[in-house]
Amino acid sequence: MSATSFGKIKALKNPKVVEFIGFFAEHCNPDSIFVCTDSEEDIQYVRDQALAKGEEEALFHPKQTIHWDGYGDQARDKENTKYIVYKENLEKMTGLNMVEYEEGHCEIMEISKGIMRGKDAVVQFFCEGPTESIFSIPCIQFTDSWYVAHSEFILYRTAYNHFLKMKKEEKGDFFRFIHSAGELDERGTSVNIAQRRIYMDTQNNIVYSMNNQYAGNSVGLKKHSMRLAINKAGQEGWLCEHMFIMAALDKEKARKTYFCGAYPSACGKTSTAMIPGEQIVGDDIAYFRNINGEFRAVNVEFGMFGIIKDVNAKDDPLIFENLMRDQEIIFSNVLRGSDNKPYWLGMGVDSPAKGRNHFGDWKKGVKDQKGNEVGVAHGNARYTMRLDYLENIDKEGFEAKNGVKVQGILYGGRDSDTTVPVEESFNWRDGILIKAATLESETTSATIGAEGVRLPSPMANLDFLSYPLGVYTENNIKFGEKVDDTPKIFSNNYFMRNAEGKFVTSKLAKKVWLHWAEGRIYDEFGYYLTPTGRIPKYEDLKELFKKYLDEEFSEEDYNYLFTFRSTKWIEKLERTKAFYKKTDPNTPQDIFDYWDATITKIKEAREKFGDLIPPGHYQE
Ligand code: SPV
Ligand code: MN
Repeated sequence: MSATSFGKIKALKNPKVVEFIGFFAEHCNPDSIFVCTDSEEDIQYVRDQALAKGEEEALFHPKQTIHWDGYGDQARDKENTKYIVYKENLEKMTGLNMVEYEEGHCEIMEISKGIMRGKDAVVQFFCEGPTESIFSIPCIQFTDSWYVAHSEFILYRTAYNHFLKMKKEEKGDFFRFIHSAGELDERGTSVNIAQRRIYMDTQNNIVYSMNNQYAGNSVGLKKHSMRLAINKAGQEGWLCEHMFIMAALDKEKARKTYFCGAYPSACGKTSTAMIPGEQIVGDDIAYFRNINGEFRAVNVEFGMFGIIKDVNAKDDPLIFENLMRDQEIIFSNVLRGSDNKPYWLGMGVDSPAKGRNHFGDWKKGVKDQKGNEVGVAHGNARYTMRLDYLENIDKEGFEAKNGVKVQGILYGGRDSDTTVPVEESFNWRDGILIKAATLESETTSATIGAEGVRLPSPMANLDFLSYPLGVYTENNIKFGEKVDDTPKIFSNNYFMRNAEGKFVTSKLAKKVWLHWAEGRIYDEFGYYLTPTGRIPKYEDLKELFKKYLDEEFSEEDYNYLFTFRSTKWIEKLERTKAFYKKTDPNTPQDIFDYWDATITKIKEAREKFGDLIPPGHYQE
């Protein structure tokens, strides 16, 4: 470590920082360690090194770069992502992927010993949430990947100054992330994928991530930090959710209403956060706190690590335009054509027949070792970009140290035959148990495995839970009930299909569902009851379709979309019950009782009104 880098560490007067860096400097044994402050000079050094070391390459637009992860390192490795848990805590971690602490710690220490030999490492300081705020969680990243370090500078708020200002009693309280890409091949991708491990220790707030590069596996501040935060939030009485934050705007009424939303992947999360004419605060992770009785949320991040597939001029104009500009963007796992420009699936332009992508040298029709044809880019290829490039960013909310006041929560699943496009919950608890806990996504031909299978995805947060599902569900209920002005909860489903298997409305209909929810927050529209909540009336939707989309919405489509499907709903609740029973048998009985009572209510409705209950026919 140079005297300059050492000076930066010393200035923090924080023994725990010294201990963390010192320990891994010795254990992982890099050739050198560069310590970053928040200065533009240090950030530029990281950008330059990512290029100099070949982890990124400059594109046609010189501020844009491209990075490739290994062919077998294109998504989160769920199997090898585990909690390492002290013997006495093992029982408390029902349903989680875990290994006993001694065993897991020994294994990861073995794997990481000397792993950075011959490489230069970098140390960075960040903050989850705004710095110097009630939401702040300071973090340190130690990595030998300059692509990871560069990504984090785009995605998170720098916090060396925050660390400098930490009070003595706060100095031990931060998250630590140690990462190594491990040995690299001549293409610069991780070789030892069989030794890829992501071991999380919520007892000491440290995550070890070895032999990988894909950001969901490597970037400490993203999903590793999220798991530590979910645990910390559970202990401290707040929430960390896998949600976007956005503002719905009613310009006529000069109203700005904040919504958060959880959608399993491929269920419309980013497109809802990016609905044209509204504003975005964040697209992936939110912290919720009760501040003086108010339900307040911050976007944990500063940038977005977005799926690039299907981003094109028509469907995603704001993001697409930004990806075409000469500004700092890292493209990962897309194709670089001979024109040195990036190409991806669903881009809406003709792509070249050859180039370099996540497979290596690629040409159209080439097959991988398993005999599968390799596409232009990977389906999970991404772009890494600052959020404040977007012209629809809500600057005010994005920068607010105390976050924004949330008035509505959306839980959006994906099914072709059960859930109506939008429905309001009776109350918060009902919303958590009937809308959030029952979230499912239906597999499509684009996903692996059989089509039409419903994958349970409570709160769209299951992959990141770091304590059992039952307690987490209860904590969600408690949190909302304790605030004074509890947000309304709504469900969404954009994927209902008609008898011919076609979607009934256009992609933009989500704007109408959102504005109906917005209006309900101010008690503006009437509703019909169903056994599971409140649905819109036809005349209100007809007007909203006209106003926002200039589209005619037929009564026939309305009746089809908003019919309550009794048996389908009973089946959905039975699947939820079974999933909770299996994942966390200790889930409190009153939660199961609530589902049973709802099932009974639906069965009675079915008796009285029939299996398919058209809107307006149901009465309590
Ligand atoms: C997700 O999968 O929810 C993501 C991408 O946001 S990853 O970083 O891989 O988690
Ligand atoms: Mn996510």
